[in-house]
Amino acid sequence: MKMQRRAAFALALLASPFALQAAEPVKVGFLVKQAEEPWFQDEWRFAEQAAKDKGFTLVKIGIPNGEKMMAAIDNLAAQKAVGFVICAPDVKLGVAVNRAAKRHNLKVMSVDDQLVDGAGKPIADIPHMGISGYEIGKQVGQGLLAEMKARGWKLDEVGVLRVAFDQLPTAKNRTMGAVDALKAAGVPAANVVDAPQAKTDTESAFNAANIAFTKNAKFKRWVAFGLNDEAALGAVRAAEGRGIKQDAMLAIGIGGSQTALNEFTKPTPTAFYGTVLISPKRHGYETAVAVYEWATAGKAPAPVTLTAGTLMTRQNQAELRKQMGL
Ligand code: FCA
Repeated sequence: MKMQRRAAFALALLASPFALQAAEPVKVGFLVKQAEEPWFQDEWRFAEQAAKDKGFTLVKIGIPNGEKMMAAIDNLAAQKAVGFVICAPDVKLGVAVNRAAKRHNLKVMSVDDQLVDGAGKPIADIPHMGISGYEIGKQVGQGLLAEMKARGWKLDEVGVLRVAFDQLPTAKNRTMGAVDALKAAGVPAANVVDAPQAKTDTESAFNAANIAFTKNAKFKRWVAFGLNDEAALGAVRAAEGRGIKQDAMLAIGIGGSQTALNEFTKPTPTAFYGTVLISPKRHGYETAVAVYEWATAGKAPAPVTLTAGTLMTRQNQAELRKQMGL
């Protein structure tokens, strides 16, 4: 009798609309501009971890352009997602993102690239987690200076290649941080060569660096950097193609994902000397949780969170990545 009553109760629960509602998982979107880039793959991986830990479903969508981005937001709304994390293909799409999110009643938070309005000002009501670009850029510059000193290079003889993507504020901050650190130590401003890249991938950096090297053949030694590991690597590959090898070239990236690790595990060191390791774990995990908790528990994320980095080379890579839980 007791058993029968219990079974009947369970059946009634299953049939009730509440039981059905509770069974439907909460969905959170995670939209990234360059899904093929190892950094974003890592971010997604840690966001997946967050979804598993907290019990929500992560919807990952690559958004290489504005059209795909708008379609992805509509798609999330159709799937009844509660919100999304976004690294947009162009930060100037900020107003459009904000409008679409509000129209669909979706919570939105940006990661890596802070969204701006028509006047280029950060959109205050979209919470953001990014890296402290200028500081991390300074670390790049200081890392280059230390290695130049170790090699006995004269600061005024070295060409400084800044692979630039100045339309993205965090990219400009990062590379200008490096330039300022180098200048503060005595590198002449005239030695800084800008190589503007069309996109933030290795191929675009390679093309930009090639042009810059051709125009500035007077420098026999170079240091190079850009907004990420792909930018630094493009410069290294372009230099190699012109016979400027590891003994005359030094590059430090930003990131520390697979792009950098591939270089570090090559048997012979390349000119890709190091990277400033940043945390895809924090960026992926914490933003996904923040949007989930904002939508389900009304807990709004901090308006802006900026994360730090640490210089990583062949020597300390294993230890450092372990320390950061990577
Ligand atoms: C930007 C860059 C990425 C990565 C991220 C933290 O989005 O394009 O490569 O560096 O910031």
